[in-house]
Formats: sequence, structure tokens, C-alpha cells
Amino acid sequence: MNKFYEKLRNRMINPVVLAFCVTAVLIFGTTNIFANHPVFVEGNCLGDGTAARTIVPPGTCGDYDGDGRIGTAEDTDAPFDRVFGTINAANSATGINNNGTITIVASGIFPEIVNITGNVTLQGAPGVEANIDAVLQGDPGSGGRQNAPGIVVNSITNNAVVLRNLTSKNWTSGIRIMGSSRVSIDNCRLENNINYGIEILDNARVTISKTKVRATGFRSSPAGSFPFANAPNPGIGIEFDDASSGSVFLTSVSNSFSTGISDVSSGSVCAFLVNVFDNNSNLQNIVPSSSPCS
Ligand SMILES: [Ca+2]
Ligand SMILES: [Ca+2]
Repeated sequence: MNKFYEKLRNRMINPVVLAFCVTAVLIFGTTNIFANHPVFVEGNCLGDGTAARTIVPPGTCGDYDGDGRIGTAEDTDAPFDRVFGTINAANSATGINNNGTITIVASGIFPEIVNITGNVTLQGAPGVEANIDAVLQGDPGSGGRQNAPGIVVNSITNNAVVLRNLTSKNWTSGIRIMGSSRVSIDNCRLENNINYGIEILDNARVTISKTKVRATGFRSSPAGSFPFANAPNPGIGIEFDDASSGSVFLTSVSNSFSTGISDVSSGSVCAFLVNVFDNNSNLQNIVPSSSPCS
């Protein structure tokens, strides 16, 4: 009889082992399952301050899924609901894990430095104002953010990054692209960035289309007022540097402190149907093509 119970006990799963297995599945299994799946990011309909980015009455403008949470509260309630309140949480291991599509589904100001290192599409849904802005009213971090670039892409050759229907403003560079990144910037707006609207470095290849770059090098802020007290460095709308290459199509660059579109790279840069006005000067080393870039 005792031997019977001993055999039975040996065939039962040790409760400690069982608990470990369940925990491992919860931690590792679900994370893997949800990587590379599309996720949504809620805004707060451009409301002011930081207070309205946590718990809100359900149905508050921006609360896309109606659970009464936006901002960081939406990041932490149940990460696997695929709805987030910040871009960085959406891009983290509990979101797409730098591999997939992030769609911003409610208008908002996102005071976040966004680092993209994988195969990522970051986009505002049609009609949504997705404003990645160093400045958030009432947030003491605004001063520090204004001394940093906003969207930084540093990816590899075989990844394709898409930035679509976004605004990036009040940074040192609105968008900085590095490494061997392959990036498409479509229908974006860059405003009041001090050094560059779009800065393209290293071996990156970038297609810019239907994009507007405004007032690069002009801003009054705690980080310094430009260009009066602190000259921008250099205040160029779009620049291709190092060995980068790319094309600029149906794009407008105006009111830059320095050059509108500059090519100082060793790679090839083509511009077709560009509108440059009120820059100093409008174009450097670029002769607009009379036919589509190929
Ligand atoms: Ca919500
Ligand atoms: Ca959530």
C-alpha cells in the first residue's frame, strides 16, 4: 500500500516545479507571443499638463478603449491588451519589442525621446495629430528634453523603418537617422528644431516624401533662445551627411536659420518637386531633378 502511494506521488507534478513552469510561461511565453504584433497608442486629445495622463473618467477624449486610463496608466494596467499610453512602452518588450507597427490612435502630445533600433513602423492614424514634442506644459522635464534629439533611428540594412503622419518639434534634431538604417519619412512635420529638422548620418538611406520642415534654428526656451542668445548648430532643415544617400520628393522646407536642404555626403541625393523658401540658402549641393528620382 505504501509503495502504491509512493508511486502515485512520484507521478504527480511537484507543486514547486508546477509554479515555476506557470510563472515562466507568464513571463516569457506571453512576451514572445505578443512581439511583432501591431499595437495602439492613446493620446489625450492634446490636453495640457501631466495630470491628465493617468486615470481619467471613462470616455474622456483620447481614451480609445474606454477603460478610464490614458498615459502611463494605460502602459501598466495589462500590457498585453496591446493598448499603450506612451510610445516607448508600445515599443518595449511588452509591446512590439522594436519589431512591428505602432499606430497612434488618439491625438496627443508625446514628450518622449523615441529610439528605434529594429523593423518598426511608427505612424499616426489618419486625422490624428501625433505630436512628439520636447515641451509638455507643466512638466519639469521639458528643459532637458530640448537638449536632445526627438526620434532617433539606428537600425540595420535589412530592416525598414517607416515614420508616417507624425510631428516632431522643439528638439535639437527632429529626426536623427544613423548607422545603416533604411527609413521612409512620409507626411511628417518638423518644427522649431534647433540644429536639424532631419539629420541623416553614416550609411543611412532615407526617402522623404510629402513632408514639411519649418523654422529650424528658431526657438525661445529655457534651453536657450535661438538664434539670438545661442546660434543654432547649424540650423539646417534637411541634411545628408557622411556616406548617406536618399531622395526628397513633394517636400517643403522653409524659414531655416541656415540651409534648407543640404547634401554634404559622399552618397547620392536626389530631390524632385521640392519647395524651398526663406532659408539661408535654400539648397546646398543639390540641383532639383527634372524627372522622378530613381
Ligand atoms: Ca484607455
Ligand atoms: Ca494597456
